Amino acid sequence: MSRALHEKPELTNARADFYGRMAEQKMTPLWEVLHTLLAEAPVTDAVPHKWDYDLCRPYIMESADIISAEEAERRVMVLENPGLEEKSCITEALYAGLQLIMPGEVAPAHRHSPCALRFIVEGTGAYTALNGEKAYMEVGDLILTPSWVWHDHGHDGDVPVVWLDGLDIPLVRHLGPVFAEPYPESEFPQGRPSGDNMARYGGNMRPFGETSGPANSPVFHYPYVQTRDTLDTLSKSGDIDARHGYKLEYINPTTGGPVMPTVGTYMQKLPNGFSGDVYQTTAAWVYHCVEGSGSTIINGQKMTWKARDTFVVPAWFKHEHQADEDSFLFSFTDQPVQQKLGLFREGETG
Ligand code: 1HN
Repeated sequence: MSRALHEKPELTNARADFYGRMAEQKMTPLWEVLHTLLAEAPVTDAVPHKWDYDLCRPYIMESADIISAEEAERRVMVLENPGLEEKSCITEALYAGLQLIMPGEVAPAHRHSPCALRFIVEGTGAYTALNGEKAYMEVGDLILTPSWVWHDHGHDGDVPVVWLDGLDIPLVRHLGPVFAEPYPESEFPQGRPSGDNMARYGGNMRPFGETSGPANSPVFHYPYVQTRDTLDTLSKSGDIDARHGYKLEYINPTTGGPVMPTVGTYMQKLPNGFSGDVYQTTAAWVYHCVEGSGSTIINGQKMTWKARDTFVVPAWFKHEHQADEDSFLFSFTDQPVQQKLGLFREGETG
C-alpha cells in the first residue's frame, strides 16, 4: 500500500493554545507546514512567459531619453516573471534583463560576486571590457562576466545596442554571499588586446604549462559566427536529438564543463518543420530566439516566438519545441548548480 504525503492535521483548541505558547520561544510546529515544504514534485511560483521584442523595444529605446547609462550605472529593463513580482527574478534562481547602451556612452567598471552573461540582441559597435580587455559585440554573441571580475561597457559605434543580461543573482542572494564594488577610478585601465582570451584558450589549445582549469571559463567571448557555423556543420550529420534538435553547450575549454559554475549556456538549431519530443527538468530555462520562428508547447499551452523574443520555462514545466523555419535558440539555465548539488533530474518523458 502506498502512503500519501503528510496532510495538515486538524487544528484543535488545545493545539492552537500550544502553538501560541511555544511561539514565545520562537518555535513553530513543523506538522502545520510540512505539506507546504514537501511536495511530490517541484512547486514554483514562476510561470511561463514571453517578452515579445516588438512590444518591449519601444520602451527600451525610450529609456535612453529618461536616464543615461552612467546615471543608471546599468540601463536595464528587468524581465520580471509575472509569478515573482518585485523580486527582480525571471525564475527562483535566475535574473534576466534587457540592457541598452547608446553610442558614446559608458557603463562604469564594477565587480560583484554574482556572475553574469550577455547575449547580444541588436546593434554593433559596443563592447564589454573584462579587466580592461574589450570584447566587441555582434548580434548572437555570448559574453561572460564571471564572479568578481571587473567589467565595464562602452560604445564606439553609431547605433543603439541591446543585449540580454542573465545573472545568478537570486540564487546568490538566497545563499547570502552577495558582494559588489565600484572601480574607484572613472576609467578602467586598458587591459590585454581584444581577442586575447580567445587566443589563449579558445583555439582548442591552452597556454604552455597549464594543467588544471579554473571554475569560470577563461574564454569570455563566444562569437555567433562560430556558434552558428558549428551548428550548421553539425546539422549536416542528420544526427538529431528528438527533444532538442541540434543543441550544443558553450563550454569552459579548460574543464569541458559549463562556462560558469552556476549557469549553463546553450545554442540549438531547430530545422524547418522540427517537432520535438517533450522535455521536463528540475532546471529552469530562459530561451532567446536569435533567428527563425516557431513555438514551444509548455504544459499544453502554445507559446509562439520569433527572432529577438525571450521566453522562460520554469522548473518541471513540460515543454516541446516546434520550428516554422530553420531557427536558432540560445538558452541559459541553472542546471549546472543543480547538477553539482546532486539535485538535477529529468522527467520520464520524450
Ligand atoms: C550588472 O552588473 C549588469 O554589469 C547588468 O551590466 C545587470 C543586474 C543585477 C545586478 C548587477 C552589468 C545587473 C547587474
